[in-house]
Amino acid sequence: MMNRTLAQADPQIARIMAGELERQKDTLMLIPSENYASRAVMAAMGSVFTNKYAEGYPYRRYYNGCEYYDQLEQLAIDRACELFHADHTNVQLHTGSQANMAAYYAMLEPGDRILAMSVAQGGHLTHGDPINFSGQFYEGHFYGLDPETDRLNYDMILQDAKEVRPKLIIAGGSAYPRIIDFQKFREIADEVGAYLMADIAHICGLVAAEAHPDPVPYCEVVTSTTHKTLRGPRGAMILCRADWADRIDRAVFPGIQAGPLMQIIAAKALCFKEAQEFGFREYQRQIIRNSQALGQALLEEGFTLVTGGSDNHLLLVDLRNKDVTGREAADLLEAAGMVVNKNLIPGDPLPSTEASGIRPGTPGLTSRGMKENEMKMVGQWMARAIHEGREAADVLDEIRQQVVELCAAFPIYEDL
Ligand code: DSN
Repeated sequence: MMNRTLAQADPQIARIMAGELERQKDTLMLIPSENYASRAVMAAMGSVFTNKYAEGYPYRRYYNGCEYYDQLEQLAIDRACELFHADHTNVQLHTGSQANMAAYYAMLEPGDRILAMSVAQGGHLTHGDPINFSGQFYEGHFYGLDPETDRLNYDMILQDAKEVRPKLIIAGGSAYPRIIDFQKFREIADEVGAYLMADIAHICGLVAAEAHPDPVPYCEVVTSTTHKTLRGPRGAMILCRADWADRIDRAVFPGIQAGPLMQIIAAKALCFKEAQEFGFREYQRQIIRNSQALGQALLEEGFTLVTGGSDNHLLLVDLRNKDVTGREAADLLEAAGMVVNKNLIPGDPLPSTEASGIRPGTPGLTSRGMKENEMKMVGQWMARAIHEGREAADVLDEIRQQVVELCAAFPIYEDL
């Protein structure tokens, strides 16, 4: 039983996995929070580091036999601190949601007020939304976007902060296509005596490559996932100032987690190294150029972009002039081999299950080596699928075939 391959041990799972590999090979990954991890990152995730408990922190464990786990976790911490110029990093967080939970646990008391971007305007559920633990254990208050520009308006956020008097202000979201000015957020937090946390899950790779302003100098705490633009394993981390290190570490373990996933920490250590290697900075800059090229192609096809474009890895497309909902558009695009997600747009009249927008992004396509020319083609295919696909299934099949050919020209993994 111990030495079989996956195919020998469980042909059913092996078949399902083979199907998923084919899907990933033959479709365009346009969801901005997704990416393809390197072969080496995937190897680290499926390694012997899965076999042991290592509760505690390097050189302070509750289990014996942690010699190599200590070396590994310390390496991950040191690399993250170097990459992000942070005083301290906790690399044990399993998910972005748990990173935020641990940060609140370290910074807040139950019932304290949080001020964050609302989900309806591009924020995240874990930033105080009433249907999430964060809005039930703490008091969630929200800033929105300037209705004139659909951008963050720091004067308006300051007004909100003066009214709410939050203990914590959160900068960052999951559907905001523009630069976030963390220095302005710091000034607002200081003016009302609040802590500042940035959630950079989406833009983490851009920040690592200095293609987006760095929040670390301005925040008490920065949370992030590691699998989006950063292109590491599915997981998360918390960066913080030295004076927060003990509180953050205690909040993670024993506060909200027990045994860390050491095989994922191995892959995090590796992705922090990959992010310092030749080509990574250029990769992140190409993500942005591709996002802007895709946006331009969609504008030329008559689509409306929230804020008119993008400074980062994602676009928010307002479909209200296209007589199609976000859900319908995402389904048409998937039938044509382009996988996007539906998304609320600012002031959306539809519920989130239907939504008036889609949120295409370019980290995945850029990992395949695609550039501006391919983005132009993809934008044209997206337009054709949405404009003609409802009436003509053969159009979707035709585009699907073109997508497969493009994917073959830009393979994800050699010999997989
Ligand atoms: N799933 C992430 C995203 O797509 O933005 C947020 O949790």
